[in-house]
Amino acid sequence: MRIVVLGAGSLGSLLAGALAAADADVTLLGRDSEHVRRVRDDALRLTRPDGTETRVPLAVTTDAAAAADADLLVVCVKSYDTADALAGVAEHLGGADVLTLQNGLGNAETVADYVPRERVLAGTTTHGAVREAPGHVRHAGRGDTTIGRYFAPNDARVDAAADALSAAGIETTVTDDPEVAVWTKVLVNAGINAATALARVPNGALVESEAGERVLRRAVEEGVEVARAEGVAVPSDAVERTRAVAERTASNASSMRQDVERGRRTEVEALHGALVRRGAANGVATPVNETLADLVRLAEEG
Ligand code: NAD
Ligand code: KPL
Repeated sequence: MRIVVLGAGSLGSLLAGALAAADADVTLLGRDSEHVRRVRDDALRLTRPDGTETRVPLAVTTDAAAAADADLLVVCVKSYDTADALAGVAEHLGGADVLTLQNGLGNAETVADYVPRERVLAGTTTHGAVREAPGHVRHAGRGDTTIGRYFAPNDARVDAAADALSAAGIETTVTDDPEVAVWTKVLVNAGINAATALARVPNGALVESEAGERVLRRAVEEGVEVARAEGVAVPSDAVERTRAVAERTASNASSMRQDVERGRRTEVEALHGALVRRGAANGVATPVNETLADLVRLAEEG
């Protein structure tokens, strides 16, 4: 299976590096950057969760034509770049399946604006990846990965994609309902991301104070109502699951907190913002997510 990973950031570099280290046929497709040049001219420096380091020779390119003979394109750009990234690569794709492992709502639908719906796969991963420096990515924590065809039944090609990722140490299971997986992760992000970004606290702070507990619970409960209004059967213990993630990642700075602190654009529109918009469309009030989203927007503008 020939795999092209689109987006040479933290997650894309980790996945492409893990696949290359396992001798998979993989190419990392990124924008021109010092990171891409370092990987191309030298190798990817990959720090494993146990601290060991390897240098992984990895095919990397900025030429979208590299996707022409791919069997699988894995989308690893931020949710606000999905449309641009797909627009840049779509004309080159042959019959490849396209898998989004991005956080947030709407990515699979955006991918489907550029490739036939039956070729769209979506899923989630709870692996942690951090790009430490140009040419260097750190696998910050192991996790689970779940994928499935988003608008069509699964088939042997989905199993093959999961097998390829699993063989690279990204243990992947196939689900018949990737929409539930995506929503369940969005609820976790709704409970943790904006609150930690705005209060500038690590994830664990949300389960160590009553104020944190309240914000987490209310944001997730609103999200559950929106999911149900959309007919998505998210788990009834979504709050407990989010608390468990906050405990497990207690010392982590959420991605949104990192983005706000570094003055970068956040994925708020695909997370809290999307919940608010979908809530409004379904007559579900989402005042907590609306306020969190507005505060994050203010922080971004500032
Ligand atoms: P990132 O910002 O580190 O990387 C995104 C990369 O995409 C950047 O290098 C950017 O240059 C590139 N890009 C943007 N537009 C492009 C285009 N048109 N063509 C080619 N490349 C383009 O982000 P990340 O942390 O890797 O996250 C990517 C997605 O994965 C997000 O939705 C995130 O929420 C999700 N995710 C990340 C992690 C993680 O641990 N980093 C874990 C799970 C899910
Ligand atoms: O996905 C995350 C993020 O930071 O975006 C969590 C699960 C909250 C871990 O930090």
